[in-house]
Amino acid sequence: MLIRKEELKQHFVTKLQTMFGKGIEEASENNKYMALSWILRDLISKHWIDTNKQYTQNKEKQVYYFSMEFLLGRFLDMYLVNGGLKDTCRVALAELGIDLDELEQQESDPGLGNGGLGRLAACFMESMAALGLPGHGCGIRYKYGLFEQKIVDNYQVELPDNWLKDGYVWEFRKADKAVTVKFGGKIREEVVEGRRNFIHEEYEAVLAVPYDVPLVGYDNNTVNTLRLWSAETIDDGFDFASFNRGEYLQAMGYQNAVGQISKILYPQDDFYEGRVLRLKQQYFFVAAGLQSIIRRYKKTHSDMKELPKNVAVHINDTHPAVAVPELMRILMDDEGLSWDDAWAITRSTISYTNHTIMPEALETWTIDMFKTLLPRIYMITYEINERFCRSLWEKFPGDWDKIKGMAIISDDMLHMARLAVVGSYSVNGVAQIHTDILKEHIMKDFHEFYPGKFNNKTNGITHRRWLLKSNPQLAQLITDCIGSSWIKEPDHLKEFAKFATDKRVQERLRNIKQSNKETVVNYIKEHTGIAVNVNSIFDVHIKRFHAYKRQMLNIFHIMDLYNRLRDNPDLDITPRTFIFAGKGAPGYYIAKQTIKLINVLASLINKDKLIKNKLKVVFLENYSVSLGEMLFPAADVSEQISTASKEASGTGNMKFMLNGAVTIGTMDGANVEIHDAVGNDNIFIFGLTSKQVFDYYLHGGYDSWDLYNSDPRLKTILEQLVNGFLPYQREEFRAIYQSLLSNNDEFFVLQDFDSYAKAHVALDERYKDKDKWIQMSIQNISHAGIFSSDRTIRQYAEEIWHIKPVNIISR
Ligand code: F58
Repeated sequence: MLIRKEELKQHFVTKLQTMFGKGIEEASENNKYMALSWILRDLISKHWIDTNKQYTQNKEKQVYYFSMEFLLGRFLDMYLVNGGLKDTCRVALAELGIDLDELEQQESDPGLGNGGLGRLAACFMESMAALGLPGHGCGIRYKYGLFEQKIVDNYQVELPDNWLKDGYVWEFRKADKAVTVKFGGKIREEVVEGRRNFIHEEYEAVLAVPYDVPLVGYDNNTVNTLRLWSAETIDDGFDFASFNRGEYLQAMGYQNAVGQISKILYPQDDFYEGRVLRLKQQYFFVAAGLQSIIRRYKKTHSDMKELPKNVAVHINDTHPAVAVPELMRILMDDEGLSWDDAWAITRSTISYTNHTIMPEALETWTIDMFKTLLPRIYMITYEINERFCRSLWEKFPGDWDKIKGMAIISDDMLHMARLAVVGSYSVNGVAQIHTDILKEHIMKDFHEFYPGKFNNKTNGITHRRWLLKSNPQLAQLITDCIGSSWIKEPDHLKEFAKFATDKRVQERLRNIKQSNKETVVNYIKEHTGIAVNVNSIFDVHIKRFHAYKRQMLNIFHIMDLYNRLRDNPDLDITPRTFIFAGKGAPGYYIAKQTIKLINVLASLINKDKLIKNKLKVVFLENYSVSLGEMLFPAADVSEQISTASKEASGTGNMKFMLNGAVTIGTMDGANVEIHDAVGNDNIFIFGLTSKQVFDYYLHGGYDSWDLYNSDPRLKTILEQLVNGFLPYQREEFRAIYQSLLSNNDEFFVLQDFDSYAKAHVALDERYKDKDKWIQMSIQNISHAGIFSSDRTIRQYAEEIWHIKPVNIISR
């Protein structure tokens, strides 16, 4: 994007005047943020129009990424970086006496996702635009994002995240592109000239209004679209006819019910609850998204059979799986195609990514609920299931158990993962080990039935946000060493390894880490009052709270370290600061107790003079993309300690390594591939393997009481949870104690404790060798290129979607 410095300054002053009637001196920070953003909006719009024009004229194949979550993060800085305007803008504003960094803080950070899955979708959007691929997002414009977390009396309290309260400058409301989505009602069948027609009657109509957010590619003129749908009432919702008949409450009721649909993001962990509103949200954005895709398609094409050649629809987990029957409905009921044609088109258009193997996270809906809310979609799903079961019967005659285990509808439930597999042409896992587990365990029967359909696409992160934007000093160091080609070709980061033993580079890297740590020290002081030693090891554990992610294992290690330090305050360890951040689902008791335990421990440890400041524990509230952007660059150690087999991939692990932190982790998810990439010497691996975990689950043989009785460290720690050692009510942490002992420690915290503690000892030893450590750090950065989402997206584009980059010409 092009704008000269003087022009920018002039525009800025004019915008402040026209938008707020103010000069620079009177304008608030927010006024200035808005003025700058509007200038950028104007610049982006031009490229956006050109991109769309070119896509349409050339009839390029488009991919649409359907996701219930997009955890976007702030955009101003990202747009400036990708648009090549950052330096011009920084200088122009400085000349007007304005600090760009401060303006960036004005932007709200849209938390439209729970965690990794939503953030992955956002990284994918960035990479698609950067690679010049015609790829767009489709999701929900939640009025409230993931709750804001406050810690009150050590405990997590949830507050609404009203991210739209000051408006959102990056969205474009497109009222003229609104579509109608129908819920409930009845289906009447009618036969006309031998063809059965299905007429939907007495339904509730909801207006889906799109808000488009531009996705700006890096240095390439491409601007793709993230379309977020908002639910509104038809006719402005106020039905005066009803009002006149005295049905005021009914009219208002409709308005309220519609408003609910896009009101709030469900805060969930990997546990799934079949709530009707969630199903409504799913169908709402899927139906709206597909309608708008078909409408656009018909502007340039007349043959529906050509749809898969021109459009790919990707579903991010099973949340948008109703896309399968909905596309069938559109093709048959609206477009008049036969079942067989519609089915062939649907199954060549839709592809699906699985993100979890946790059985409790796999979505199922009761037939009753599904049928009542989506009567026609139910009929179609029923027929898909009938036909699928028939084909199973042909292959496995009489094997009822197998058929029941694969049927889309069984035990009065609809199994969405099965629907997604049957209705798509590609199913992928998100790391090699995860894909293998899908093929060999969780979806074994499907893999055998559909050979070739399952494939792996290891996750990635956009290195432009997670390094270029968030760690500019490190980005500059890399560029000084190897040139700037890594920004477009992250594989080139490998060349940075040549500098692993270069003293000057080592020194610069050390200083950069130090300065990033200082930023965090100040933040911690300001937000928690805790004074942290910048020379301590920053050991960081940031992610959603879940038992399988084992924040508890980290806590146990901290408690053990604390016990040892109290026994021997002269213990020879490098001082450590353990930093946690993350949210627990509001209804997830153990997760919230774990957060509380960390805070209680922090209050005990941080003020204990005896341990000579060798240990600090910090919990930072309200984890978000922005907080992550500050923490990843400051970390020395990355905690990736899930029970092997449970973490499908993890992507925080990649953000840490890219910023030079060293991983301590299990052989789980993408850790396995990180281990392959950096080699055994540059990572600390410990714990059970996924095979050992499966063996325990299948054959038993694990008794957590044995470990309690045989390892005195564990006995002490477990008792400390319930014997009044912690400065809180004595029984407060009984549930944790019980989950580990009475419930036999489902996630093998006690089993992995010893090898985890040993890995930490090895890590501490290595850290003492400053040269060795910085070399490890450089090796991690240099081998992070394959974990760029550019690599992931290229694989999706070539191997699943069959789309190619488009060179956008724009002035
Ligand atoms: C995550 N899933 C996986 N789910 O846990 C993680 O290993 C993986 O790296 C990531 O997906 C991307 O593939 C995840 O974040 C959710 O947030 C769900 C949202 C919907 C409700 C249940 C949790």
